[in-house]
Amino acid sequence: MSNILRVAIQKSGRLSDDSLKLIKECGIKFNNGTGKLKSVSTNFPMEFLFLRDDDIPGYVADGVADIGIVGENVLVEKKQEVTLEKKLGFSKCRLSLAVPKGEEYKGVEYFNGKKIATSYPVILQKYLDSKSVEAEIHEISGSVEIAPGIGLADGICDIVSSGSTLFTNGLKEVEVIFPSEAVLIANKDLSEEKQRTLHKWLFRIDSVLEAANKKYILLNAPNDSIDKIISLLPGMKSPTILPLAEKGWSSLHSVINEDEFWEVIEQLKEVGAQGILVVPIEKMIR
Ligand code: PRT
Ligand code: ZN
Repeated sequence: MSNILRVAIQKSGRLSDDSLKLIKECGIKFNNGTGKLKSVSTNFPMEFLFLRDDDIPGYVADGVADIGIVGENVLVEKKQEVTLEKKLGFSKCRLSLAVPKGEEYKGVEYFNGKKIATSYPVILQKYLDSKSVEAEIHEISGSVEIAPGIGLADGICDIVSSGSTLFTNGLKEVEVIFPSEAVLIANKDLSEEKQRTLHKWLFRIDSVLEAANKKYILLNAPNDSIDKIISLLPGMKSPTILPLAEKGWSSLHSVINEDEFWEVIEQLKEVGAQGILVVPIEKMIR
């Protein structure tokens, strides 16, 4: 048996670009010729299979691939026995119920006795059961959003991202039933050798994901406001402080959360920080 870890990724679609980007950011090189079905890494014991996303959970469960990247919505819908190793933070979306705009909607009981079109019958049925709602599920494989308009169903259950598809089809989102993002899944019986390779990759993924949400910040400040600034910028351990040529001033280096950035900047200016530089971090190892 080969010790090369086989990774299933989507051939072309909403997961492909970000899956390839993550692999690249982890320093794993391979030749991604268009139209290829398979590719071997030149610097990591890994090879890639390019597949339709719907087939990925099954192939990983059967051991055709060792691991794979797929939307959590597809993973749960396919009911395959695999391990969810990591949520990857991209291709975020939600599976939602929607009804025609003009309908009066007061709660999920609305769907009692109604017909719902969806490509996700498993997740939808589980949700309806949990709410004790009895509805008829009409499974269709695509263009779910047109079903109410052509009289095929009363409502739909479909993936929503910006909401513009619902809007242009005269529908409104009434319940979010399953938030989803890309996940890394693995076969349940990986050899020890393959598990070691997987863990090496997971370590790299962690440093990439950690860095994505952080920024490196550099600023100049009068020495007497340094304590205040440190309390605003706890950083990884504590900020680096270097004296400036100008007497009474220092340069501070630290790390901040992307989400807290604007709020912190305001406060830093208030306590006298100047020349604030914020730069992206490529990798971060704690
Ligand atoms: O060909 P293959 O079978 O491999 O791909 P696919 O066409 O089945 O899947 P693809 O590439 O469309 O989506 C892959 C995964 O991306 C999905 O399983 C989700 O986990 C995730 N994802 C993220 C989305 C969306 N965002 C999304 N917006 N999947 C689908 N959509 C569709 C949705 O079905 C609806 O038609 O986009 C429309 C809604 O988008 P908004 O922005 O108008 O709300
Ligand atoms: Zn698909």
